[in-house]
Amino acid sequence: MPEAMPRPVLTAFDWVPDFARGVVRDLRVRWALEEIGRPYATELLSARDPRPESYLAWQPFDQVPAFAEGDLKLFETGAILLYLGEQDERLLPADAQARWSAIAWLFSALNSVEPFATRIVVYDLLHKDEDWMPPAREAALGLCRQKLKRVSDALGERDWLAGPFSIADIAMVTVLNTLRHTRIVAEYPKLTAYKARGEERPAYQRALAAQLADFENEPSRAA
Ligand SMILES: N[C@@H](CCC(=O)N[C@@H](CS)C(=O)NCC(=O)O)C(=O)O
Repeated sequence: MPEAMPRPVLTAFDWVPDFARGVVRDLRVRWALEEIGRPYATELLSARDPRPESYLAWQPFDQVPAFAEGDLKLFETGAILLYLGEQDERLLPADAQARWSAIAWLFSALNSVEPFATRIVVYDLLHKDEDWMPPAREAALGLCRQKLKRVSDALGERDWLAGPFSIADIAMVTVLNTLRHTRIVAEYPKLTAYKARGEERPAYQRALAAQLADFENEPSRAA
């Protein structure tokens, strides 16, 4: 990394309830930064109070994370991961096939798998007492299983989706982890092992510890 590169800043929450700890999406960006040994700063926002109106110019959906490096600002974890991948082959391989496979799998994680996992999460955590929920969840579960089976079959005996470890794995492992309150991923032994492989990486462990540490002080409650 060139000396002159500014320290990246990412937004995160200063507190979230237990069910969200370890799955807030800034974890993906922290993990990527840890993989390449890049120090960063966090700008902590309240999850419970309205974010400042001005934040929408940085993250138009009023969500975390948003990312800045010097004057460059961006949002969406997929875009942030790609941006970091462009800077370091440890995140995005140079070989054309591996590189484009990683990009394809990054999109798959966020576009073909995450929406189906998120439906289950939303039903379980936000609508668990609604009468309509059980049949809706059952239908969503079928679709989610289909997607996980496809990922498991495509992964096969490989350690990582695109060959070498990449941003695709950061996205996919963190998407799979959103289902941690269920036994759905456990139905797919290859995915279970894959997820464990990702989460055993020291960079993941450091990223997780940093996210959890940021919940301890909750400055937005201090005033
Ligand atoms: N597609 C976005 C999703 C970001 C997102 O859902 N962020 C959540 C935290 S994990 C959030 O800020 N939720 C608060 C809200 O939506 O008000 C990304 O990948 O960056």
